[in-house]
Amino acid sequence: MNIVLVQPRGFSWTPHQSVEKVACIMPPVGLASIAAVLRAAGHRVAIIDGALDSGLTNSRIADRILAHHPAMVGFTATTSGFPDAYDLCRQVKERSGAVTTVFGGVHASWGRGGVLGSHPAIDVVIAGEGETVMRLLAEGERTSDRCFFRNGGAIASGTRETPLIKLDDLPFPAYDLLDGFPKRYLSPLFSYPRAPCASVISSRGCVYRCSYCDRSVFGAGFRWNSPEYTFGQMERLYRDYGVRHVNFYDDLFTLNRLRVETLCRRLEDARLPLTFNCIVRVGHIDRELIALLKRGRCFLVSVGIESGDQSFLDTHKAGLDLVAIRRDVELLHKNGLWVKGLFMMGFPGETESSIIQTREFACSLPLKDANMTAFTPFPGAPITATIGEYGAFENDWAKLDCVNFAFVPHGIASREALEHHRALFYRQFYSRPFMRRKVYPKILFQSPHSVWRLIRHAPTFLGYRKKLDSEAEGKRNRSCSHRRG
Ligand code: B12
Repeated sequence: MNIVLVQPRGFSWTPHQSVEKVACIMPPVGLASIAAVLRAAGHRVAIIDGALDSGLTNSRIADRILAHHPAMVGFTATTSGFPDAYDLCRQVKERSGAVTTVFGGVHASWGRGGVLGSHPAIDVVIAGEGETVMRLLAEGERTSDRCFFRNGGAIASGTRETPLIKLDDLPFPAYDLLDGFPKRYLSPLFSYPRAPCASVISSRGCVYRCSYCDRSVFGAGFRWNSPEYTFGQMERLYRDYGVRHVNFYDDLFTLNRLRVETLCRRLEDARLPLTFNCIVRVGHIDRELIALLKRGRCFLVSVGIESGDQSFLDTHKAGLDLVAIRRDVELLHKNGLWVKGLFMMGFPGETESSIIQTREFACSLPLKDANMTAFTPFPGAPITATIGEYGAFENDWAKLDCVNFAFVPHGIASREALEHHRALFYRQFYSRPFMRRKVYPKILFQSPHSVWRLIRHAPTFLGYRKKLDSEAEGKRNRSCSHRRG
């Protein structure tokens, strides 16, 4: 059977769109994994990644999809990408009614059969991990209890529980089906020493329960690839594609310590000219493990810090405390790893003073980089059911992209106030003495490819900088005019 798997353009209504497209485009590893399984079962599979061609209209992308004469088209989508993915699906279905349209990914995993009721152009929804159920569907089987479809006027699902996959049984993701991989994909600036880069997911699931996290796909269990499997995948990425840097996007990369130790030893012994980044959780790191990560050529670790206000951590990310965060970040830094802090703004209960506390906390840590995202109540996140009690929530799926402040807590005057504070956060973070002394002088030598990208896309980055500056100034101007008034 001819099957096309599609990632939508990632269309975002925010004005940050242009910078996103030169700052970060990552391969859709989930689709590549499903493609590898379908191909191994004898199907002809193509992947169309709209994120690479976000300037195209959906009509043109539909042309591309239909040029493969598919019998089945599978769409992946996050919540913010869902409306655009559905628009594309509708166009495909209108032009070729015989195509079976299937939705999977995080938003469909949350909505399950309910998605079909309000979206007539979708024929099938597959919830959770997609490899086995999609293969069964391509073989004409709809027996899985994670497969939802229409039956006459009703919405039905299979009844058989589909066992979760042993991750080492999966073939390596079909990176070769991604157009222009790896060169057309772009890791975040200054987060890698050498290009090209690739993403690898070496575990699934998360044992923690943060209020804002959408775990609709893999749930609370934790499964992982063996170090041998992961090493094999990295070696293949280097030998077959010339990849020089790997981003591990596992939620809890270091949860299984033995696995990470073995992988790092293997990488050290093999001496591949390959570096990697990973995400670590505070409390799952120590001096010995850091030494191993370094020997395995780890370049940068990201740490979920979220807030500088302990009460928000207690409520939204239980088990994390500010003292432990400082201890782990300093330990990582002292032992020679770049550390990136991941923060969030706009928590229920947030006030200007808690925002300032977070900014000051971030600026006091030896972080090389930071990401400040908008607190976003996704449909599949625990906090969403009661979010209305804490502030104003604009529940428009397209806007739930962690850039837009869809939720404005009671203690904050407006969305613009949050934008202003985000811009101030970035301005102060990147102009602190630590950056000038320890980071900027090294960047040219440590990330030459990023410097080249920065120069090449200078007008776009400068435009974005200007936007942030005007947001940072915005509030000051407004308060001046109040004073004048
Ligand atoms: C890596 C990553 C990214 C990368 C790459 C994304 C990409 N192109 O795949 C980057 C940094 C670009 C990114 C961007 C964003 N991300 Co992101 N990202 C992730 C992360 C950490 C891993 C994704 C992954 O590869 N997982 C591993 C693969 C194997 O799993 P998978 O993709 O879910 O696919 C499996 C199933 O979902 C299913 N499936 C998926 N698609 C399909 C399609 C069909 C037809 C079928 C049958 C099955 C199926 O089968 C797959 C294999 O089992 C997840 C968190 C997580 N742990 O999953 C967040 C996550 C997906 N991201 C999230 C968000 C919010 C975003 C952004 C909006 C944030 C932002 N402003 O940057 C954007 C939106 C991008 C977009 N295209 O819409 C949220 C989504 C929540 C939601 N409800 O929308 C998540 C869940 C994080 C979280 N817990 O909150 N992201």
